[in-house]
Amino acid sequence: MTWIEYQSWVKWAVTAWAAVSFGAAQAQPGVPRYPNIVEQIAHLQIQNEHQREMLRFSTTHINLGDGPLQVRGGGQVAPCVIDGIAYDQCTYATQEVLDSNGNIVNTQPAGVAFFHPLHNHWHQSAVALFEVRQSLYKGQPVVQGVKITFCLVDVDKTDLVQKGSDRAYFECNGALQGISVGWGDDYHQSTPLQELDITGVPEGIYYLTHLADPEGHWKETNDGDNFAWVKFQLYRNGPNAKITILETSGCVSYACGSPSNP
Ligand SMILES: [Cu+2]
Repeated sequence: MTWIEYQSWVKWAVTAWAAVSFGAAQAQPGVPRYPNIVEQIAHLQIQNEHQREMLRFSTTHINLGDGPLQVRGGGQVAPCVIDGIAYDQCTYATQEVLDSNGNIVNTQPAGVAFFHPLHNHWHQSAVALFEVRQSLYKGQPVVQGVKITFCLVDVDKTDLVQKGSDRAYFECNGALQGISVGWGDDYHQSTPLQELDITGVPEGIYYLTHLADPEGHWKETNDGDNFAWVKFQLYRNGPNAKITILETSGCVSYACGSPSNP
C-alpha cells in the first residue's frame, strides 16, 4: 500500500475503533474550532545572483485562532501543474476542522498537496503570495510573485500555547500537516523561493507584501487579517541596489514577542 493509502487506512482504523469504543458518548459532534492565521515578514536583504537582484525575506504564519489549522493530503497521486510549474506527485488537500476533543467535525477542499523537489517534502498549494507594490491596495504590483507553496508545521511557540494546544505537527514528510494554536511556522530568507526578482526596479519607496492563503482555501475565525507588509526605500547609488526599512505592519497580539517576531 502506498503511504497515502496507509495514512487513509490508519485514519479509518482509528475512527472505526473510536466509534466502537465511544460511540454512545461521542454521538454528538462538538463545536468546530477554527484557526486564525496571521503573518509576519522580516529580514529583507538584496542578493545578487547570476546577474539578477533578488530581494530575499523571512516569513512566518502564526495561528492565533481557536483550533489548529489542519490539512490532510489524500486520494489519487498524479502529476499536476500549479501556477505554471509542473510537479510529478500531487494529491488533494482537505482542511479538517476539529472540536475540543480532537474530533473532525467539518472538512472543506484546501487546494492541492504535492511533493516539492527543491524542498524535498510535501507542500500545500497557494499558502502565500508575495509582491512588491508602490501602493498597498491600489494598482498593479511592480513585481508579482507566484503563489508560494509551503509545508505546514509547528516551529516556534508563542505565549498563547499555555492557553492552547501543545506541539502537534512535527514534519513535512507526511500527508497530515498543520499549525497548532499558538504556534508559528517559519520560512527563513535562505529558503528557495523566499525571494522576488527586483532587477531593474527604479529607485523609490515600495511595499513588500505577504498575503496568506491567497485563494481562500482555509476557513478561519478571521479571514481578513491574512496580510502583512514592509515599507522600504530602494537606492541605487553604487553598483549594487540597497534598501532601508521605513515601516512595517507590525505584529499581532500573541505573535508579538514570539521567537518568530524579529
Ligand atoms: Cu518546503
